[in-house]
Amino acid sequence: MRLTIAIIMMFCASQVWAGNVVVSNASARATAPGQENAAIQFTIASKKKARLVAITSPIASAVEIHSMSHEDGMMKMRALEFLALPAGKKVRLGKSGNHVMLLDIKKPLKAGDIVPLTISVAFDDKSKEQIQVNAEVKSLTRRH
Ligand SMILES: [Cu+2]
Repeated sequence: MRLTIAIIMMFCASQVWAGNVVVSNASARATAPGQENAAIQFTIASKKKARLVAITSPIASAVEIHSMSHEDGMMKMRALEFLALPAGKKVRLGKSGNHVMLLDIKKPLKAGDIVPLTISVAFDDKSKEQIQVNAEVKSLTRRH
């Protein structure tokens, strides 16, 4: 079993190549006072078929991958154990559909803050790769 851990010194927050997996456009939303959870957005693509198995951040107690669906007119969120990454395809994690949430954040996120994330991906041959990403916090009102 091979464990590949790629630690990348970050000089560009928007895109990181680390072996087989690329993460781009990582951003977070600024939070309102008292808000305990924050949404994270990014695009991830793996050269090989893989699974996104874990995300951690030092600023949150937990980071979960959620799926969102409409059931009986209600919006339901469910935590996923993993997210399938098809070979060579970009998978967007955003506000709708599958998304990532920081749970129990230690302090409010302000525009311009950086949220460090460690994204763990497992391949079919059981090898793993970890990608370090800095998500930039965007203001609540600005859209792009
Ligand atoms: Cu959610």
